[in-house]
Amino acid sequence: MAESFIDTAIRAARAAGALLRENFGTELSVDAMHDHDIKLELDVRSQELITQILLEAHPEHALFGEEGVTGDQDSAYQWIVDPIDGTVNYFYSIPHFCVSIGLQHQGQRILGVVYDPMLDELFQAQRGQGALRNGVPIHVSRRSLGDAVITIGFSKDKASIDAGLEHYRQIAYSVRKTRVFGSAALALAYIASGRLDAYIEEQISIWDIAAGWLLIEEAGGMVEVRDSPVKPGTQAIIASNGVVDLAAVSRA
Ligand code: LIP
Repeated sequence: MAESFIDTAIRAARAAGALLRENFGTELSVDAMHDHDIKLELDVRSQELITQILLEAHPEHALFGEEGVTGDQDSAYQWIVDPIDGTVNYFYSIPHFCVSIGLQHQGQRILGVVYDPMLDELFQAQRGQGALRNGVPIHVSRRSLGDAVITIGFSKDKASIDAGLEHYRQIAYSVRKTRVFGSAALALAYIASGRLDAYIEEQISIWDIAAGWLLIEEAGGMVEVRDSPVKPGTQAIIASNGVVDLAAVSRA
């Protein structure tokens, strides 16, 4: 009997997480160093490992990741993979990064797994079956704006940084605290588990958010994704516990 999609995704996330843990803090090979971003050779190795596990178990599937596209692109099933979300954190030995694996069927999100190998926290969701952290059900918080801890992403270009700064200026006085963590996928997982209450970023890629998007939906929160106003071909995201209305505040 074929392995279930969720079991394959968890196996792949844990295997890639072990690779990242083993190499954490070591000398890393840099593929590209940008003003506000870094690409590592380990990003590629992690995605190769994830791809091998997913497509060996499900050879008829497609895979779309930060490091490339593999498999049958006509398949109804498409894996969306970020092999290291929080690559800059990883390079600076900041232990806040994860592996993010989502699965779509005919364009609908049906599965999401986000794995933090440093805390050994595995967040998972399947459509209609709720969200879990290490096997225990999770739910978004019920905090309102004034009690909220929110996170803002600034991405990697001047336009996205300017947009993030404007959001910070508009929001910071209205919430308990504003944080910048550097991993979109963990920000979404933290909202799903009630640690954070909202997240906004004006330039993000689908591989950063595909898995965490479903986590929040299955944990009772809300996610709005639209085309990025600052960089064509990327997305803008507002995610929340469904109580905090960041869009209203940042329109103020
Ligand atoms: C990162 C995102 C983060 C964003 C960074 C970068 P990566 O993903 O998780 O939210 O602000 O610019 O895109 O590149 O580490 O996979």
